[in-house]
Amino acid sequence: METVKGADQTAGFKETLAKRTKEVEAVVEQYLPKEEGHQKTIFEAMNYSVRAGGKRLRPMLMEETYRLFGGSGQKIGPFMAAIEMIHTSSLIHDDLPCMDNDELRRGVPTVWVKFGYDMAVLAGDALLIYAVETAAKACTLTDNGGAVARAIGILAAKTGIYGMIGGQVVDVQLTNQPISKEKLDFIYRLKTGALLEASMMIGALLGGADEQQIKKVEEMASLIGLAFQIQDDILDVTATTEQLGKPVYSDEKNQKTTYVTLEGLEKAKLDVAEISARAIQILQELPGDNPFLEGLINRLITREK
Ligand code: GRG
Repeated sequence: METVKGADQTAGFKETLAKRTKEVEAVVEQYLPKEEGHQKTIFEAMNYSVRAGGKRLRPMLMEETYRLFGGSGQKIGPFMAAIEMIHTSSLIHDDLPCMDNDELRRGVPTVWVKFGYDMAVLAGDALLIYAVETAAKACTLTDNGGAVARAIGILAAKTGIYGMIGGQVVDVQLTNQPISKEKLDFIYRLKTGALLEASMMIGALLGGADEQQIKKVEEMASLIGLAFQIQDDILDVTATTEQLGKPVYSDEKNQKTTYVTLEGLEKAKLDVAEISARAIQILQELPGDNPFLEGLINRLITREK
């Protein structure tokens, strides 16, 4: 645990985080569609939701894992943009009246509130498939087309029915019902963990990691996803709407079983720390050195938004 604490307290971590966030945003921005033509409204809705902000955790984890394995060059850029588009598409759909029915996200009105229910459905669909179109642009930035094709496969699998969407299906079906710890873990690993796994696995793959290392990265990212979602549950009952940029007590409103309702707040906090420490242990066993990545994982425990 000491190394976990130390990494986040490295002088300048916050400054580096702010700088890297801006750099990631510049990469994502580069791939957003121009707002022109007869279908201009959909471009506006897509860009509105992506530009609304957010921590940019997934593209950042992707790039840092890429760096960990010595990756350099531009080929990671399209995938960084793609993962943020997919994540944002899921947020748009998650906020819809037929799902969580939320009106505030990333500190601004949700897409369905601003553009209407119909355009929000389409904006989510559009971002999802535009992400694939964007990721495919990496082909022109590398000689290794095989790695790009495999990365697109990972992106699709971790987003789809065996990944995020699969987790959301079980989450929606079990709303208002008691959930066992085992089922809740399943939901968290898929709904939240799968996209983090895709982020870090793609970073590792394009950075030059071998099969065994990619497997280890998947394991580490799964733990990070679990810790991240438990912290999300904690913040839902401990943070403010201003801090989160979205309504608090959303889980209670939607009568959802969470890690906090199942295990209690204190145990949830302890588990976030313990699971994050396990992730950092795996990171330390991997070759390469990236203290910023370690600090980022550690930040999951202390984040307030
Ligand atoms: C349209 C691809 C698609 C999917 C539909 C709605 C749905 C299926 C899935 C929802 C998945 C979901 C919202 C999981 C929760 C993950 C989570 C903790 C989101 C919050 O992530 P942060 O805190 O958000 O990184 P920011 O705003 O900082 O990016």
